[in-house]
Amino acid sequence: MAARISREHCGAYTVITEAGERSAEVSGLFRHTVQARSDFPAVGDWVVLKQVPDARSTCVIHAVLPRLSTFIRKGSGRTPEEQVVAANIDTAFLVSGLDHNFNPRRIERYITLAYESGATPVILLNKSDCATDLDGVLHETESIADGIPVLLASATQRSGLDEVWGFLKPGTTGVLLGSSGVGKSSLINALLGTETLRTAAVRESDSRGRHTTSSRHLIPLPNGSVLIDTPGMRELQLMAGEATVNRVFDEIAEWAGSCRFNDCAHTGEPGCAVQAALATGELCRERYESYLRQRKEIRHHQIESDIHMKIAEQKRWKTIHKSMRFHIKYRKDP
Ligand SMILES: Nc1nc2c(ncn2[C@@H]2O[C@H](COP(=O)(O)OP(=O)(O)OP(=O)(O)O)[C@@H](O)[C@H]2O)c(=O)[nH]1
Ligand SMILES: [Mg+2]
Ligand SMILES: [Zn+2]
Repeated sequence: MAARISREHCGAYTVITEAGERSAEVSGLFRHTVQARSDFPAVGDWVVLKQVPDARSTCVIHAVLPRLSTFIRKGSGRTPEEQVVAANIDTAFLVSGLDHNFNPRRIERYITLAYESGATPVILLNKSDCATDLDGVLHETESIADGIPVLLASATQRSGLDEVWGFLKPGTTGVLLGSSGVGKSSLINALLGTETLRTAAVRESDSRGRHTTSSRHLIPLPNGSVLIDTPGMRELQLMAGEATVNRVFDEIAEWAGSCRFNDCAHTGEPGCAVQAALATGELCRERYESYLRQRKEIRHHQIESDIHMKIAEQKRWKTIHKSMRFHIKYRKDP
């Protein structure tokens, strides 16, 4: 039967089936045939599993259906292995809090991730009750939003929720992304009208959250849509292509098209149109630096993953050669 992954914890899954929630794990064959960590089921995935006689036993997952969109980030630790944050997402709500959390540069990073995923981004500014200059932040956000809708809400005051519902049509899937403490779980509680999810107060001094939500969780909403709550990401490393970064900073990419040199790095070359825009004030320095940083970062990851691929390839050949030598030896000398 078909089911959807609602939770994942160290290889143990909770799935939603037509008959209700079940626990599940992947089959032995599945475990041995998948290539990468990102091939394993992730929250939001549709899977095929074998029905079990009673609700208490664990179902076995045999296949993951092709993903329509994938939210990927670089795994934590040293290996650049991809981690699937959520799959089959229609709308990605990029949540910021309008307390001390607001940071346009971070929003730009989330936009890059969202564009890369294939989901439609919506910027959601929560804690509107805390903002001192609402028009100012709205204006600043819209200036970097590239036409992405910007919503204002307050989970605690339950305001702005109708606009959020507008992006949660029945049958669609949304995900809430943003740093810890911005109010992701509070927003879901507000939409549900219950205190289902645990929330916790942020640190007074800098509005940092306490990483209250510890795992991703898919929650069915009463109107027939589903929303995925995620833990606040500690580090947001970009896994994206250059084309995506150029899309996020499209006005810069356009200027770059008229630089004198094709391979202009926009850091002081003669005839650089990006530097010219910086000089006239058409391009603000923070955004320019954010652009350079993102480009540098994705290039770094590309090089890193190329190296890892090379090492994996070398290892593979080493094993092949070893087994060939073994084979030859025993054929000659049975
Ligand atoms: N003033 C105000 N506080 C809010 C609002 N929304 C959430 N909060 C508070 O912000 C704190 C953090 O909220 P959470 O919902 O736990 O934040 P989160 O994004 O889920 O955080 P993690 O689970 O750690 O990633 C809680 O104390 C909430 O009550 C809001 O609209 N206005
Ligand atoms: Mg939370
Ligand atoms: Zn240039």
